[in-house]
Amino acid sequence: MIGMMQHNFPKLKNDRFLRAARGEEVDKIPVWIMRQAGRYLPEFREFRTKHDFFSICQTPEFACEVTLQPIKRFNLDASIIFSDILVIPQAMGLIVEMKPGVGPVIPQPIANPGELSRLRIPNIEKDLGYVGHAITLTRHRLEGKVPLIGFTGAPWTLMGYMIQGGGSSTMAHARSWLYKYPEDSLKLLQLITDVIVDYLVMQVKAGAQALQVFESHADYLNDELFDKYSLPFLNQISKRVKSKLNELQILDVPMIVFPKGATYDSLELLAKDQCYDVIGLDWTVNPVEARERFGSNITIQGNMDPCAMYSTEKEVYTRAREIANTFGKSRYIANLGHGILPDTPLSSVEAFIRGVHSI
Ligand code: 1CP
Repeated sequence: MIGMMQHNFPKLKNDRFLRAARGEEVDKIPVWIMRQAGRYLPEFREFRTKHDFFSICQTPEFACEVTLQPIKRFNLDASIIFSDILVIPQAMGLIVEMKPGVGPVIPQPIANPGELSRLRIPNIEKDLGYVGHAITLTRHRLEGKVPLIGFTGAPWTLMGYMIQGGGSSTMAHARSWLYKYPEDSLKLLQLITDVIVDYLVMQVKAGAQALQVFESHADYLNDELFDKYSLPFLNQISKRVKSKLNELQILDVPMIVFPKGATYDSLELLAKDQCYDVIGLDWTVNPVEARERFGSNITIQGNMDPCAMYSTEKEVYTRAREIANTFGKSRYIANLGHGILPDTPLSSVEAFIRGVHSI
């Protein structure tokens, strides 16, 4: 098998996360936190005063340093490369700005189907190669401490930003495209999917040991829209990435899907299709029902409410234990139900991890 060997990466010492993702036995429940490299960390805030958001993403030394920050501080079982889902729209030719306190903004979004011609198909190595370089560097600097996760935004979530121009409480503009321009919507989703497939393969070649697909905007879709505009593309991504890696004779890696806010029926369909090794759940999903409905052939990841991190340290510890206990030690990866919030106390992070590991 090529790929991993070529880089001569340090030997992995803690494989709990990868074992749980593949459904193998673990000594302790693995835990990591979405957005674990971020503004709740004083060292990240300090770094951000010196560097612009996208310069950090585009400079492998910087992205690597920030990725390692939470690993140095906490007893986490996985790392995730520092980047953003919006690097794809950027590589496709759109301007993306990171507005402090607001988030990403696309000042000139795609206004109508006629403007789809503004998008270009990126050259992955040339336009997004910096993410690969950051991954390779980080794999070396991690010294095998924990595995490194690569990631992407899912097609519908990225389409949302590309049309809406930024975050939104309704995604009404992007969602109305699905009714007004169904064919163009499918065309755009397919275009984004093709880019994502090559982008993820590149990340694995560079050293990513697992991949997470963030469908953070699933909450805007009902079952009918999810079936047509999200599910087929999510499944296509996993199948094509795995088969391309196979063709290249590179060992495939566990694939995680995080469809935030998807309905139980949508989640069930995704779990039953078995294209993903792991399904990430947001905090509204009941652990007992999740196990019943999604079966035992998929690993579950999640799902403590990020706001529960604001209770006392003792309560965070107890709640983490309870959630971990309910999901159980088999086929489970502990995480929050969405990204950690910027002013989360560091003591809560420590208590959450300790609670999970106490099972
Ligand atoms: O530690 C890590 O998790 C790695 C870094 C990471 C990841 C995985 C960042 C850095 N962003 C992401 C993914 C991402 N980005 C998602 C999917 C996860 C999720 O649902 O939260 C989404 C939707 C984005 C888009 C985005 N980028 C938002 C949300 C805006 C909205 O309202 O829709 C925001 C606020 C950002 C900025 C951002 N990305 C990452 C960080 C640390 C930040 C904060 C900005 C800063 O430091 O100035």
